[in-house]
Amino acid sequence: MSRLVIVSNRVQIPTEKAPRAGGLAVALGSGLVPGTLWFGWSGKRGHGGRTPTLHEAQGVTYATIDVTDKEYHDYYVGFSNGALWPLLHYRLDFLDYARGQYAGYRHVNAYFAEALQPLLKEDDLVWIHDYQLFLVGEALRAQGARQRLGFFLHIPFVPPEILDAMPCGRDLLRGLCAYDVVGFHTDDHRHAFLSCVQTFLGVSPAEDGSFVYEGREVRTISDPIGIDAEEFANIAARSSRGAEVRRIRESLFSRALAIGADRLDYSKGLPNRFRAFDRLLDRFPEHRGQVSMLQVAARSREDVDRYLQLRRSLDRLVGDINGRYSEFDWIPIRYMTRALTRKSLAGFYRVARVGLVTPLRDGMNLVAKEYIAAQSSADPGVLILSRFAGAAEELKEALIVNPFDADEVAEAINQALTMELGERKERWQALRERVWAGTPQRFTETFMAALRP
Ligand code: GDG
Repeated sequence: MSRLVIVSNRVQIPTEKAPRAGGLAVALGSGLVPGTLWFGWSGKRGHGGRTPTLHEAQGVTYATIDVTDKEYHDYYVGFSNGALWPLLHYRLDFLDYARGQYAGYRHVNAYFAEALQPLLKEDDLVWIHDYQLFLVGEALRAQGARQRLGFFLHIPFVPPEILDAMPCGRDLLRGLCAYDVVGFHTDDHRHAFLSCVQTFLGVSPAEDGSFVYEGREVRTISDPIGIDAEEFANIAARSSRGAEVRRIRESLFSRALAIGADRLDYSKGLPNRFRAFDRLLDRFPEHRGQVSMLQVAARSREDVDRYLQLRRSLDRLVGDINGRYSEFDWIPIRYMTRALTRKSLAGFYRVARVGLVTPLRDGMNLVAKEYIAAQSSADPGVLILSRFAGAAEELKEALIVNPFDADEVAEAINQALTMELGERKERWQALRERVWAGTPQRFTETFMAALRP
């Protein structure tokens, strides 16, 4: 059987002290079979490590390389997170493109390919992940690689009118055509990509989403990522008997809790969410003093200016709302910019009557699935989900909202807070089935089935 080779920007080697954390690592990690090679950046910056350092853990080989400070600033901070991330989340107003940084991105993608090439065997299946590495496939082909190469995008893809704003948009599209299979979370993202190759590269995709570009066949698939729901449900159930959940319950004095957990990122729609909560308290005063919102917003990418600016404006916004509504024994928004442990987070989801997942755009959004997995069957909470999260394509029984409409989100929170147990159970049962079906193993197996010759 062919060996699977995973390539991702960051590689986290699992140790007992530091178990895997983060969407991609958790999802891919639980689908790993012994014999797999996982290649990528060590997370270290320096001049060493130009040839891969190898580690073995649980039968999986991890190969990591370092990047220099300049490379990090050009390809990661600059082009990936300052230009590609806003572009692919429809934020042209935040698009910060610099030719030099794009050159750095091309250079690091080629460096990944050069360092990986000597480790490859002839019949490997190579699976490259996410927007930091669009061009690794093209660079491998340029070095003569003949293996099957697949690519999966964890964030949205955009229609031609948006991609057109990116000066190197056509270049990136041509790069993606070096893969045999290109995968997306949803049909929406896949269709946007097909529409771009049609508009900018003049190809005509077949009914099944495959097309031929410069003599090579490219297949496209939708393959929604999932979570290990059973494991997460167990963590939540255990956590709900622990000290931290007891503390949060005591602090609520039987009031309802609404929860949000996101990286502190402008794509997650946090200002809109806070304004919607403000609107709830304004339009439905019966909830004042009766519900608190807990927003966990783990700080992220702080070497990109936009993220610092967002943090400052959220500090002000939360202060403003809390200042207006707080009583001496109740505050509307509990806001923390530190990460919780996975165990506490799972337990808090279970306590929360409402899960607020309202990104302005999101590839999938695993928090939506985790919130459903964490609920108790006897008294499940209600998920409020943005129609612009990839997860909305599957989780149709959530209260689906447009996050740009504060009134609509406020009405959904009111609906969730007043929903009868019968309806809550019905919605949750339907969502539970969908979340339990989408395991990480299914995600990996679906992609591999498409990639195998
Ligand atoms: C990208 C795409 C796509 C959050 N706060 C804490 C914490 N988290 C965990 C959540 C969840 C993960 O981080 C976030 O995953 P998401 O999917 O919501 O979002 P991104 O990080 O933007 O991931 C996204 C994903 O890739 C996978 O393809 O779904 O659309 O943007 O697991 O639980 N974990 C802990 N403490 C926190 O405070 N421990």
